[in-house]
Amino acid sequence: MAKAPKNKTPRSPAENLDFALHSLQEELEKTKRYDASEEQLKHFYEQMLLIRRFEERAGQLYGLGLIGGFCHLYIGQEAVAVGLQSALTEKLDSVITGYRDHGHMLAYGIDPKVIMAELTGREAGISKGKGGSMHMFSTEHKFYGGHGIVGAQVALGGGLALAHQYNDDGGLCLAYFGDGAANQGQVYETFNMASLWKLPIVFVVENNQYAMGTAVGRSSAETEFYRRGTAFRIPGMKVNGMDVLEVRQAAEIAFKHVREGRGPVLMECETYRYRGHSMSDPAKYRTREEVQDVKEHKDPIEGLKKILIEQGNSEEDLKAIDKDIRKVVSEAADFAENSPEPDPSELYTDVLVEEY
Ligand SMILES: Cc1ncc(C[n+]2csc(CCOP(=O)(O)OP(=O)(O)O)c2C)c(N)n1
Ligand SMILES: [Mg+2]
Repeated sequence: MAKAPKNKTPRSPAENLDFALHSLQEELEKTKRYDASEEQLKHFYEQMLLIRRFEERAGQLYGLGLIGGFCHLYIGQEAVAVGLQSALTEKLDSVITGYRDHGHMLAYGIDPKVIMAELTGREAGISKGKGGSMHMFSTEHKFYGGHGIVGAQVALGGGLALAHQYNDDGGLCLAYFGDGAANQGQVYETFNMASLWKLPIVFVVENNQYAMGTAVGRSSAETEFYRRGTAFRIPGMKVNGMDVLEVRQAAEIAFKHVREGRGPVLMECETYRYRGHSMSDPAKYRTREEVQDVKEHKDPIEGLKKILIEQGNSEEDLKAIDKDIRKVVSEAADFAENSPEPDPSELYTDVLVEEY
């Protein structure tokens, strides 16, 4: 792997490209995993468990007909959003993602009640019940959606990063997209401009191994997604997205690079989606054994549980956390079920900007 040159000899174009590709990856490999305090470890555990239990409940509510339309669950991918978003500066940095967005909102500390109310199409929902699963939004938290058009959030994220740079507010944009979305043309148009203008943006590919039903190897000529920024001189990082501490460590390195004004970073988080693409997908394109193997050997929550136990926490302590979280999720579901639906007049609000 290429090293940054020690002397001042100018790099050849090939060395330049190699350097652009590998400098941050090397740093990730050289430094230790993120050294979290016990309190932080527990917080990561709670957040990941909250996402898991919330999503399980959302799946049940969908089955009962209480959630309509599309619904994409984040089960299996929890460590990505929790690790990355824990390193953001709250209310300064912005986040944008695709339709698999509930977990990102929860990782951002947004109230589970308003997320569940949105899923069930209620007035109290974060988008007043009009957005549903795919279109959640909170300008207060600088969370810019929730987008159903695959890859569109990447270009919008470029715009958010440009706003950070233009306003000189010191913030950065975290733009998530999937391995399938990584083949969209607008992603590369955004890479070009983001690199040219040194925009403060971290592009994160959540490589969960499948798009709507197609395995990455069947749809992508280059499956090492972290290399896809090379042509634009964007350094890439390949991260174990099932390990919240490695994700957090990678976030520290990437965010520092971006905040220093050195332009974008492309981070690939290798992860896995336990459920089908959406609720209507029985996921027949993969074997049960494959899913079981990931659950048994790579699960992000079980992995962190092991660390917490090694540090002296008992099974009972961790069960108590789970119990509290189940209660939070039940309260969110009750709140959602008992909230009124929006008034039909809501159909005409937030459609046009009427006043600037
Ligand atoms: C522009 C566009 N093309 C196609 C679709 C249909 N579609 C929805 S999700 C999806 C697959 C995306 O897969 P990936 O980016 O890997 O994300 P994941 O669902 O795995 O999180 C497709 C093709 C769409 N919503 N928008
Ligand atoms: Mg995918």
